Amino acid sequence: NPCILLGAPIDEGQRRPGCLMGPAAYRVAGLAQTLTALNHAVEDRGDVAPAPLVQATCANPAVHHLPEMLAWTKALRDAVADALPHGLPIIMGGDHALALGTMAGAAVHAHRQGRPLFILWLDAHSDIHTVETTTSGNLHGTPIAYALGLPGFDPFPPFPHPVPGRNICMFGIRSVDPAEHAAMLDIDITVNDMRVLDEQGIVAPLRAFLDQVRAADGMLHVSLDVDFLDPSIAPAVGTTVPGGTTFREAHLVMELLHESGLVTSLDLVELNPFLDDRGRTAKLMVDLVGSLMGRKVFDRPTRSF
Ligand code: DIR
Ligand code: MN
Ligand code: MN
Ligand code: MN
Repeated sequence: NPCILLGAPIDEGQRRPGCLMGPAAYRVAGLAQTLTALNHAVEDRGDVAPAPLVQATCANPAVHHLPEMLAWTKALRDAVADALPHGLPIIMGGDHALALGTMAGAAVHAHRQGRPLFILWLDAHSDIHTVETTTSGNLHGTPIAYALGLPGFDPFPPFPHPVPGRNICMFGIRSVDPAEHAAMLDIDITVNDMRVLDEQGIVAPLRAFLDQVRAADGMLHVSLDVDFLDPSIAPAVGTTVPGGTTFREAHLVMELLHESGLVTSLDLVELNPFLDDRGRTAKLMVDLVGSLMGRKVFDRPTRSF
């Protein structure tokens, strides 16, 4: 099953320019070579082009770049739905607004397969605002609410085959806005915030979720935001939040995901190479993909589930 690289040079989902250089940074940091060295076939389909812009407005005056986001959402939905029958799409962002489109594409494909879609959200932020509730107006804070099919997404097309809250699991959360907090109390969604990880570690909560995906024969979309990681090891992101996951915690997540064999698509988001320190964040993200795709310290037999 080849890895299909898709560049999504999008930075209109927030206000700090630079994420559009993300796909180039992943290529320079050797993402394709890392995958090839792990014996994966790699197909780099280049950067996705946004659909033509159409005028669009919404009731919330804070929201910016709405036509651009609609154009990206459409193009990425189609690019991911088209790639999934051929391999494992790895979307090189670009800010997290790209997940509006990539999750829609994954949902289209899962529905065609007659399988449920599950989402693992690795992020400091819960990104569960709607177009109506966002106060920053930054649409990178909205993809989870879109995937849930929540109201308040005018003028976006309805999310194809919404994902139920019980199929969504968040890890690393430590920044939640009031409207997001209220929304999550109403929804059956698993929020493994940093407090949960402090108490229980990575393994138990992640295995519980992966067992659920396996039992349902689900497809699993993983969305990895750079700010999931602690800013001390991953400075190249516009929205750093202290108290993030360590180097080993993040690699352990990826190693468990590899062992599960369940991941069907992957977003790499929010890398802002302009803020990086000699490429160290880009390299760390590439190494995390390496762990997800099978690199290990010692090749012991995998756990039988
Ligand atoms: C914040 C930031 N909750 C917002 N979201 C970020 O603007 O709605 N997500 N940075 O990764
Ligand atoms: Mn095709
Ligand atoms: Mn995010
Ligand atoms: Mn974030």
